[in-house]
Amino acid sequence: MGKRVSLTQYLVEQQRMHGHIPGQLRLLIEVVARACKRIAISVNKGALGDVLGSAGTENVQGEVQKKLDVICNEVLIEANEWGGHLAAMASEEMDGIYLVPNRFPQGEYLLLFDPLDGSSNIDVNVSIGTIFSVLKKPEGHTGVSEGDFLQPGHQQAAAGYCIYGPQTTLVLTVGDGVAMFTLDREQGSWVLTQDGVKIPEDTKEFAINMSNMRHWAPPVKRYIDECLAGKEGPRGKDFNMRWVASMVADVHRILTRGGIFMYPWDKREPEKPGKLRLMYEANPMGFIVEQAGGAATNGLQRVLDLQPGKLHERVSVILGSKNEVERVTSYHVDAAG
Ligand code: P6P
Repeated sequence: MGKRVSLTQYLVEQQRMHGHIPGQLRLLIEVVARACKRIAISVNKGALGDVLGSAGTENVQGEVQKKLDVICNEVLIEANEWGGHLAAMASEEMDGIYLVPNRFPQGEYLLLFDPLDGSSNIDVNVSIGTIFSVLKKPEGHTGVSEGDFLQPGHQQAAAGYCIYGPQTTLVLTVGDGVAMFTLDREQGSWVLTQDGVKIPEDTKEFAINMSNMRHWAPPVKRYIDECLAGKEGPRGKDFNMRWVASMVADVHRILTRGGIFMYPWDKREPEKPGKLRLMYEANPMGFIVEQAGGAATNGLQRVLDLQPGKLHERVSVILGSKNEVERVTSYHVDAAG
């Protein structure tokens, strides 16, 4: 392996070459990365660390919180609140926004996160992850409100996730491509292991929860039926299927070898546009996927163009290999007439 490049060196060189990373943003990313190392320690303890099982509470989504959900949320809040780079934070695990306490300096960024995505996999030792999104606080007024967070995803200053799997890997974009850093546990440092990540434009692998098939809208059913028809069908090739039920793991596979991930609207809860959350799941993952040459839509529109109305807004998500996402989106557009 050639000369090791650390996360800090990568960020400094990105700033020197492209000017994408002002000092406060660099500090923010390094603090989040350090928090993810701390989370990895808790996640990796498992049954040895009294971190498994339910916390006995519910989050704003009405979902039972796992102990690790609460722990990881606290780690991210405590790591980020004092540094002077943030004005406020928002999390899947908190109803409202979290204002940086007055005893700390206020910064110009807003941080949103799903502290531990894929919670259903915690107790069965399957990969889970932390997803984060960074926005700039709108200028021109003092204080911070929930409305300041409601920006379309194309305004993100940075986005990333950390996957806690066989390796602990941090994936990051600041709008100039996607880089991957693997945690060197012996030194406790993030090491650049891939830069300029590219998603193949075509794929033979789809990711969707097939048990929901009877509830899907026709365009989704049409697309999956064509994949299942294989060589003899209209696609003329066989497809493979994967579903980890951990968005971070499915997206990481797609960044690594291509594929399409779908969590579409379905008629189980027709009033909801989808299961996944726009601000701290679909937007950061959509930014990363687009920066790697992929695409992300809600079936009809680019995810990053959606104007959020609420902090915990849900959205239908179709993302991954560009040509497949465009095909599924065209089926939705045709069906919409
Ligand atoms: P289902 C995890 O709970 C999550 O939010 C995503 O990470 C994942 O893709 C999806 O839900 C899995 O949902 O309905 O298949 O359990």
